[in-house]
Amino acid sequence: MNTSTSLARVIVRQIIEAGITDVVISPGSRNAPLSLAFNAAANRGLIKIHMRIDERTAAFFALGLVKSTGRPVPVVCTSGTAVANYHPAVLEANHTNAALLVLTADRPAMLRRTGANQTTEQARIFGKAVRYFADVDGPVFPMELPLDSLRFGPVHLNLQFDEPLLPDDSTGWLDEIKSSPIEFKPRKKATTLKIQATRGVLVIGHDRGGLNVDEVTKFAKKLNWPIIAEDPLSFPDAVAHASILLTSPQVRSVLVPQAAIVIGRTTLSRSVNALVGLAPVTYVIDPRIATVDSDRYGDKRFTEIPNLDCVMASDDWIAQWQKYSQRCAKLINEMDGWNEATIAREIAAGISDGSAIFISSSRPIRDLEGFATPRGGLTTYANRGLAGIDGNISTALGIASGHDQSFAVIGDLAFLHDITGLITREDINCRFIVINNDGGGIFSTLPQRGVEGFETVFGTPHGLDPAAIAQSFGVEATTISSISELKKILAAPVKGVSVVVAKVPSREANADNLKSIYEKIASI
Ligand SMILES: Cc1ncc(C[n+]2csc(CCOP(=O)(O)OP(=O)(O)O)c2C)c(N)n1
Ligand SMILES: [Mg+2]
Repeated sequence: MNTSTSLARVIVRQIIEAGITDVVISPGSRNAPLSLAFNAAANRGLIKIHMRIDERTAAFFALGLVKSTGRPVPVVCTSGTAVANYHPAVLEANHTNAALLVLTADRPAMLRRTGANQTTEQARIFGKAVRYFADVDGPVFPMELPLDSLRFGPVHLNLQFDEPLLPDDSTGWLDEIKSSPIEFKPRKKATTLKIQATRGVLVIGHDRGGLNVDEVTKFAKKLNWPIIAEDPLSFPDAVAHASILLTSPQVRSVLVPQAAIVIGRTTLSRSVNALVGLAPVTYVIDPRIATVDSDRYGDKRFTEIPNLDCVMASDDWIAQWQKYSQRCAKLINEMDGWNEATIAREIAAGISDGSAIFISSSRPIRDLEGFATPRGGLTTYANRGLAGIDGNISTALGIASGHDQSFAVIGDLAFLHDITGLITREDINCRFIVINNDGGGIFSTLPQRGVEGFETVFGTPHGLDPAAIAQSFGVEATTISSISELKKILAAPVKGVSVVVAKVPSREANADNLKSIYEKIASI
């Protein structure tokens, strides 16, 4: 057997034996040994191949699969610029400890710096963003270390393949492969957090630092403090509309906590961070303290959920939060009209139990944080590692691939940014709701609103019709402009990939609307 075929088969074999079920491949010649080995395995039902022609899309799709299946996912590409197209997803995976296994094909090292075609410095190209790297040549490679390192985040193997790149014997190597899924057992015993405070708040960042909803909920119930959740769709007991409520300095001054426990990172609202800033003591729980966020500040820091030794929260304190939250909820439930706030409120209420929902960065995730009535029954996802507006369609489709029915709420720029994600749709059921405000609406809510050149350098209107673009990919697409149409879309079962464009009033009008909501909150 030739050396390249041998190396590829050894790697594919170990991947399957580790219980990995999906691989995302992009076409190319240098990666032929891997692509053909994976294909032979797929023909025997040992792994599922997802082909994507765009490597940026491929890596984000794989990231979505990692998130929804909880298993590592390999991505395979050829040499050269293809490798660099993985970088955005690798960075996102780095900042969320996601198990992305990057397999890049390369030419033999002796061809580097010689002007050989499609040959560049691929070794350590992702720098500190991966937990393990190896520049591999020869016929075999043990995968124990790279597979184990996936528990902490992305891993990169640069695989040097010399010619011949095609196999010269049969697929007998696939006989008797046995899968035994990797089980990552915690290495440390849980520590204990001892707290005396009776007026504390539990603040839960959108991705919970990767901790699962059930364990966070268990912790929250034991603690019994008011919960401020960036993702109210996963925590039905959270304080309704906390991020809106806390925009009022007066409300914040009444609700100053004795202590705050922060799970994950809070990146969405200044109002929530302002409250955390008022707490004299902050405890932080986030596995990323052990990897990317080693300098994270906290009076005490935990990389896993600790055991609790706490006292009962004061009844007064809980009642105070409830009082403000109820007043705020009344105001939000009374909002009417067709705008980004009412759309978010209706989406949160209207998606049926059992669905998954991906939410894009920028306004969509903040509007759902603020205007959703807390509920359960959904599985929510977002790319909060670096909050990019790139790769969002692909991540959503990767997530949807692991669920029966999914929705994705996405801004128009995020949608256009990753439009090649629509090229391959497999048998995935995902309905995209594109909030089309013709540009970056978030910038009108920030201090740069109205500066000279605002529309050119921040607003960036495109004037395009996302529905027509989706249709040109063969995707079913409609445009809606009323709450009643939205309700129908949310109630209809999701079959295949479809796009619904919610055409909303101007970005300026939206910023004014938000301002008027905050003004009303100031006097509750
Ligand atoms: C890859 C990437 N480029 C640029 C940004 C900066 N950015 C943050 S929000 C935003 C505008 C997003 O517009 P859209 O998706 O339409 O959402 P909207 O603000 O209108 O809600 C931009 C460009 C980013 N987060 N990620
Ligand atoms: Mg927009």
